[in-house]
Amino acid sequence: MSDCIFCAIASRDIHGRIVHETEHSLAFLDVNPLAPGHTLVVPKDHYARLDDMPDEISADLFGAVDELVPRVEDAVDADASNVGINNGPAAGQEVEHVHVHIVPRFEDDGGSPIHAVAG
Ligand code: IU
Repeated sequence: MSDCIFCAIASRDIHGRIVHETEHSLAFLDVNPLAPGHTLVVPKDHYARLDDMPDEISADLFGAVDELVPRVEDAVDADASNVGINNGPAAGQEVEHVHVHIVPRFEDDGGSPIHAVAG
């Protein structure tokens, strides 16, 4: 999609701090991180919502998330992480291209279970 920022990162038309790539998915650092290491995992092709994605793309995306969660936590020495999706504007989705947030969490960081995903 021509005016989608995450499509532009995926196509390398604009710079993203890319940390991982698979056949159908890309992971990059969030520009406005809720915690050090806050990472977004997106399908390379444009899908606005979770249920728009074909099964093959979903499998690739969630496979990448599964692989990345421990790596992101290790990279910033986190104790845990919030992993979540704002699926639709009423749920807080601001960028209408599917993205999974991986937000590292630390003991006593003061956050609530949902604030980290809501952004
Ligand atoms: P949301 O789930 O749609 O609310 O999250 C969008 C996220 O995309 C949010 O954390 C932004 O900081 C992030 N982001 C980004 O990393 N790079 C961008 O160019 C833009 C938003 I626009």
